[in-house]
Amino acid sequence: MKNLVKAFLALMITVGFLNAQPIEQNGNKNGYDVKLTSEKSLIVGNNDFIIELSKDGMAITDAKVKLKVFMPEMPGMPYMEFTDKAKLVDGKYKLMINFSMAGTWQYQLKFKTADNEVHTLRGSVNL
Ligand SMILES: [Cu+2]
Repeated sequence: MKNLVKAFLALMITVGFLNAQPIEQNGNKNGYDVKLTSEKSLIVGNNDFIIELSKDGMAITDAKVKLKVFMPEMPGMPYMEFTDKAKLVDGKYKLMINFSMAGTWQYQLKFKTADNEVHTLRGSVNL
């Protein structure tokens, strides 16, 4: 029985490893193209994200970008959220998100452009 449990755990770890890929999501809001990628596969804990903004093929590097992730309240589990503001590094926006548990997380990606307009893109990720 113990061996069976060990074999099952090994299988689960292998499947998890094979599924482990960085995420990439593309969206468009008000004419802005938004690309959200993770540096690695998503994990419970800290995750580095890269956000690229462009309009008509031109990179937008003067926006203020932030990402909020949240999970609704569920039985036995409170509402959870985490927000970070991006820093511009080599023309791309970088930020770190801490996921406190596995599951589906909704996100709101907000970016304020030079014209003071705030744009919000919504989506979700799984881990
Ligand atoms: Cu949860």
